[in-house]
Amino acid sequence: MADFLQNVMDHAVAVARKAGEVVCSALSDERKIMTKSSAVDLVTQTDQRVEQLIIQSVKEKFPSHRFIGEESVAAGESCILTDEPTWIIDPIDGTTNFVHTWRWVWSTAVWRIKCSRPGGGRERSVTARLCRFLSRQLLSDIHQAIIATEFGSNRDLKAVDHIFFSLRNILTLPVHGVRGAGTAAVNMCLVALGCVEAYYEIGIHVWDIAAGLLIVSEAGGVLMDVTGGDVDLMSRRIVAANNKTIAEKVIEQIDPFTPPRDDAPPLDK
Ligand code: LIP
Repeated sequence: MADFLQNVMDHAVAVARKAGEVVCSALSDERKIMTKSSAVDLVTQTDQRVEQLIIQSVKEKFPSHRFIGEESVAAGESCILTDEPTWIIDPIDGTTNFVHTWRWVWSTAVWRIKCSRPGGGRERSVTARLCRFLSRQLLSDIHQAIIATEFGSNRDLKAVDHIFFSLRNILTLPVHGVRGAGTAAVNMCLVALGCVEAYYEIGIHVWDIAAGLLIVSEAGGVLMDVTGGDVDLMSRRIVAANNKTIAEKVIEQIDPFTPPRDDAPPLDK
């Protein structure tokens, strides 16, 4: 099992590096920009190309594995997570940054496995080792914190009101600052690195956070739903924090809402 996981890990790292090269070299190309769920939910041919590159490469090496990919789901494929080994792929997390050549671009490929055992399951992460070695100074005073969040791509007035109300609550606590890298994956890495104390967002998708969940948890961080319960991968809501005290303070400020789930049947979305 250990050799197998190492093989998967090595392949994940190699294919993510290759994907990163393709994305970086496409930064100077002319981009054809398309939209998905809203006029500001952007996708380019590079997103689609990189996702196919990752899927093809993984299929050659691990033919039985499954995929949940951002652009494949946008093209109509299902977003159902089973117990089968599944790669959750966001080819470019931060597509808007990419379109505007704002260079916080993140290319992500994650493998996730559940090994069933009598009485329960076990999850192994294979991409999140990096942060184990980082030492962080933990801050538990919210008033000295920097909190990361995003506005997302939902321009529905009610959703925007919820987002602004939460932001107002956070700012007036007060906190030292609010930041956003433009990508959930990078925001979660910033939590793991201790550069920001917490990140929260409502409206992200499973492929935006899958890699970050592993990285934050292996760095010793805390992951919760915006109402304080466990994270539900498909619920499109996340709080990631350096520690529980900060997570709970952030959660107290959030005005929650419930976007359509990632695994909802197409008609409910
Ligand atoms: C992005 C997320 C970000 C969110 C954006 C978008 P994409 O992912 O990482 O947190 O605010 O609306 O969903 O679309 O660049 O992969």
